[in-house]
Amino acid sequence: MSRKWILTLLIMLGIFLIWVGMVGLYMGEFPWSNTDDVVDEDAIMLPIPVLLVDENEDKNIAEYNIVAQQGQTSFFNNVSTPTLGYNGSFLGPVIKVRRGELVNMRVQNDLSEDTSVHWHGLEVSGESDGGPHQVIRPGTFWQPSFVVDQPAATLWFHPHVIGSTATQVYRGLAGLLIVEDEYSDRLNIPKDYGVNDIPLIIQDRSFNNDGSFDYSSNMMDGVVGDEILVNGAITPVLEVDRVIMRFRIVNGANARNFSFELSNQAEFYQIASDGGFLEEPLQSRRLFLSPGERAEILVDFSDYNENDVIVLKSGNIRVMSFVVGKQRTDTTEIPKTLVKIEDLDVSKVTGIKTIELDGMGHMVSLNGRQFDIDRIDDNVSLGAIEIWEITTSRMMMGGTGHPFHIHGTRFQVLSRNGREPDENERGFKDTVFVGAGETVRIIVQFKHKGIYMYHCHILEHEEAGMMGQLEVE
Ligand SMILES: [Cu+2]
Repeated sequence: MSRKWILTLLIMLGIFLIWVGMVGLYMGEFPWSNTDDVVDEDAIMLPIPVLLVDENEDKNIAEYNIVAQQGQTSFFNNVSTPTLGYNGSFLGPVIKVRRGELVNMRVQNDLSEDTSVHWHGLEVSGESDGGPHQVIRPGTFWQPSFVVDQPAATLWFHPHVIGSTATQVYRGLAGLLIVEDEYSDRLNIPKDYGVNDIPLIIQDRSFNNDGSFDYSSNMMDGVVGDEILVNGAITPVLEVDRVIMRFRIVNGANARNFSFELSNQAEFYQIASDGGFLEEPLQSRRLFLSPGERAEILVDFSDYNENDVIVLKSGNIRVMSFVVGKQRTDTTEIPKTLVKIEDLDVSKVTGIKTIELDGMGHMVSLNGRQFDIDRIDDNVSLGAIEIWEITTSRMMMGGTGHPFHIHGTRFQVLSRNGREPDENERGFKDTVFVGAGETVRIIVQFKHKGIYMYHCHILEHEEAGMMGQLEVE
C-alpha cells in the first residue's frame, strides 16, 4: 500500500475515533455499552423506598414529618459516599396523600446549609410551594399546610433553593409524592405498593475514586453521570412475578434525557403522565422522559418464563433488569379506559405569553434575561386561563433542548411545532420537553395565589438563570 493510502486510512480512523468520543461524551454512552439480557451474580436488588407513616389518626387529615439530613451511602462494596437524604442517607420516603385531604407537613433542615422542599406537580398556594421564597435555614423547620385538590398522580419533591438546587438533588435530596383519589381506587390496576406498584426514581451519577460523587459540569447541557441509579442503587435488579406490574417512573436526573425501552422490544402500556391518568392506556415500545417528567406504565410479565431476564434500557444504557419469577394469581387488568379528562377551555383564554429558552452551558437565558428573585416577571389573575408558547433556539452542536416546568399548576399541551402533540402528551402535565428549535403551545390555568417559578428543569440551567417568576393574585 502506498504511503498516501496509509495516511488517508489513519486520518479516517482518527476522525472515526474523535466522532465516537464526541458522541460518547455528549450522550454519556458508548456504542459498546452492555445491555445484554443477563444479570451479574452480585447485582444489587432494587431498593423500595418506605411509605411515610401518616402521624394523624383523623382520616381527613394527614401529618407528615421529613428531615433533610446528611449521611453516608454505600453504592459500591466497601466504599461509602457522602450523601444527603430525607429521613435517611439517600433519597427519601414516599408520601401518599388523598384528594380532599388536609395535609400538614413538617420539614426539618438538619443540613449545614439552606434548603427548601418544592412539591413538584402539586397545585397549592405559592406559600406552600417550597420554592426559593420558602428557604429553611439550618436547624429550623417549615410547616406548610394544604388541601389536596387534584387527580391521582405521581408527583415528587426536591429542594429548590437559589444556588444549591442542583447539588442538593445530586447528593440525594428527592422523594416521591403520590396522590390517590376515587378514580385510582376504582381502577382495577396494580396498586399494592412495593409488590406490584413500584416507584422507579431514575438518576445518573459519576463517582470519584474515593467513592464521593463527582459533580462536574460538562460543556453542553448540565451534569450527566456515567452510572445509572434507580431508587439509589446502581443498575439494580427487580424480581417480578408473572403478573401485570405498574411502574411509576420519575426522571430525577439533573440533566439527562431518557428514552426507555425493554431489551426484548416488548410493548408496555403508559397509563399516566406527570399530572395523572391518560384517558386510556397507550400501547408503546418507547417512553421518553426529560428531567422532572414522570410516567406510569403497566408491563405484563404473565407470558414470560421463570428466570427470563428483561432489561430496561435507554439507548445503549442499561437502567435496570427484571428477573421473572413465579406464576401468581393476578386479578388486576390493563383497563380499556382510565379516566375522562376535562380539557381546559381554549375559548376562555385571557392571555398569551411567549417564553424563549436560549443558550447552553452557563450562558442561558429566559426571555433574554437571567433570573432575579427581586423581580416578578409576570402577573396573572387568579383563575385565569392562558396559552403559553415556549420556544427554544436551534443550538449549535446539537443541544438537546429544555424541559420546561411551571410550579403550582398543571397544563395541557396544545401543539408541538404546529401539530397535535403525541398521544402520551394529551393528559395533564407540569413539565414539557421543548427540543432544539421547537415551539410548544400549552394551555394553563392558575388556581392558587402566590409567587411561582417557571424554569428549565435541567437543574444546571435553572441555577444559571433559566427561570422566571409569576405572581397570581
Ligand atoms: Cu435548559
